[in-house]
Amino acid sequence: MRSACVWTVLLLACGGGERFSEQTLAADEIPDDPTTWTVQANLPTMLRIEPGSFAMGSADGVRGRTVDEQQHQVTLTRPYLLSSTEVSQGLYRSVTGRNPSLAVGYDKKKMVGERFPVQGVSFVDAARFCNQLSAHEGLAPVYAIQGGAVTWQRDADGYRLPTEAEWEYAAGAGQVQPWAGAAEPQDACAVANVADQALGSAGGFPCSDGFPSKAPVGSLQSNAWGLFDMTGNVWEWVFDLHAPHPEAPTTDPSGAASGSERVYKGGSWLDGPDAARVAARRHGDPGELSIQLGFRLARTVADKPAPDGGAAG
Ligand SMILES: [Ca+2]
Repeated sequence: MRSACVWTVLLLACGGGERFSEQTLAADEIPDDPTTWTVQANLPTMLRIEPGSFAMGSADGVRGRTVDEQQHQVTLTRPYLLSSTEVSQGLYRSVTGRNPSLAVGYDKKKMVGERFPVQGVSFVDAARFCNQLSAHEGLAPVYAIQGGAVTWQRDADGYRLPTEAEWEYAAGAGQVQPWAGAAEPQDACAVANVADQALGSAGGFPCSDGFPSKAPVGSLQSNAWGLFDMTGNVWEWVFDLHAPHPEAPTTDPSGAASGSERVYKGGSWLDGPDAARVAARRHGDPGELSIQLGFRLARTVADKPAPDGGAAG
């Protein structure tokens, strides 16, 4: 499995436009593919998020704002579950038998490990994984998948991707601030693995989170609702087909009725302040693979909202 070759990849940050230096790693430094990672050891905590309303998108004049971020009022009427962390390589491999992070990466020694977020998964891979995990846990699979077409079967109780609104509402955690758990750029490194002084990134965050590349999931502080890495570490696929946000208030949105590209959120360890904003949006083909792109899990909750509503539990 090992050879004397050297991996060399030139990286371009996604969305932020920053250009990063060439990295090299001898192949014999790549860690062995483990065989002992288990579902049980890697299942994340599923946090219950109560319904509520929030201003989705960003206002005119916000630095880094893109034209599809029109701010508008969104109401979520139903509680849902959201995983406290991104899906780890340990969980992905224990369910599917493979770790795609081994195939996509510029510095495998720093990016491969049981607790690191999985990367190199397409939107379709993520949907298929949700169904496989549902089957493993005795839950009804949520997605009907035919080629690149993924349909949400809404009465199913299994694992799924969050909608963009569910993701953004939970990332904000009831606070109006640019990043998940941080209002100022110098404070972001406590809660987010982003492009920063640890990476040596000019134009990144003016602080150090201690991680020049990916971090094991949940390494930093959570946001106010107990969610880790909503900003930074890896971008996260959500369910929505991409279209510009509407201006009018919406209820329980789940993306455009038609289109071809799916949204991803949150920024990665290669993204500076603009791209890592909670309201920032990126989108790509459902087959897109990236060293910066993973996902987290959601589930639909069948019961009614808690009496006091509006907070996570
Ligand atoms: Ca970092």
